[in-house]
Amino acid sequence: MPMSAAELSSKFRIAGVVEFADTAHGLVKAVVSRGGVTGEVYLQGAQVTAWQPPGARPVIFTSSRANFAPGKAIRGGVPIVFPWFGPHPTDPAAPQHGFARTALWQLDGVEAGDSVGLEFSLSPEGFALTYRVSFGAELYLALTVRNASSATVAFEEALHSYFAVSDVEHVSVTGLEACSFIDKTEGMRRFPAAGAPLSFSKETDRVYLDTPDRLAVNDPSWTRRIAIEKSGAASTITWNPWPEKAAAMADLGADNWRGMVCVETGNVADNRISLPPGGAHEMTTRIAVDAG
Ligand code: TA6
Repeated sequence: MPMSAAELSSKFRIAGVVEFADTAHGLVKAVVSRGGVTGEVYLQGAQVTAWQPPGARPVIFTSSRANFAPGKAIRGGVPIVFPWFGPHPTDPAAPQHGFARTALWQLDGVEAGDSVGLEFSLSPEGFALTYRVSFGAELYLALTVRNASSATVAFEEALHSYFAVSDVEHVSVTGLEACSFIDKTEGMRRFPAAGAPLSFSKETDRVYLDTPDRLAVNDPSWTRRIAIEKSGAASTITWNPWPEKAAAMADLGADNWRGMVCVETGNVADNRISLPPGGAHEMTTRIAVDAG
């Protein structure tokens, strides 16, 4: 049985710092507030849907049309993609991006210091996953996957972060200049490194391979830079659907796409992870904002 907000409160509430709420359509979320930092994370998918450091605009984009309903993927925030990225390799009936983002995760602990940390777990067959979220001046996310089966397993994973931007046509992503990529809008064709920052002027859906650990989303119109520092994650995925595809997505719509860009931390395609029995792998991302 999923725990209600009241049950979670009696175990984990820190008054005024970590509060729990039942939402209109049957989901439960933790709402965090500490020293001017605010954040939200849903038990479903352990999905962060908001983070705002003191005095800053929201950094995480969540669609105003998102579906907050049991078993439905929430559009925006930081969905956890696991154990496959995109469509399942062989089973067209299996959910896109795996089952972790719509599964109900267990909350195992909450702690508050300068930042507020929440620890979640999920134990699908053959795996043991833990996910640590820390809301502070930085947003820190760490996903650990342990192979709990008796055979070697391979999987893909991503922290599918949606960032709030002034206008996707005015931002650039730096750090990917030397990386080759797979272009999903060109039938998965592979392209060599572009040698220049990535800017957005059409539908963009790319898997960059073997990427460096420091990237940035530069947003001069809002005079800010979103700095992304990752570890244990070789891939970076960049996505914006552009108006036509956005309009066809009921939970995004024709009016929301300009204000978002996905720059995702992951291990997908050639960078998928293979783990021996008992083996574990950790992937982290640290997100900060500065004046650019
Ligand atoms: O990460 C990019 C991507 O895989 C795109 O291909 C795109 O369609 C997007 O994720 C959103 O997927 P979703 O299943 O959440 O609609």
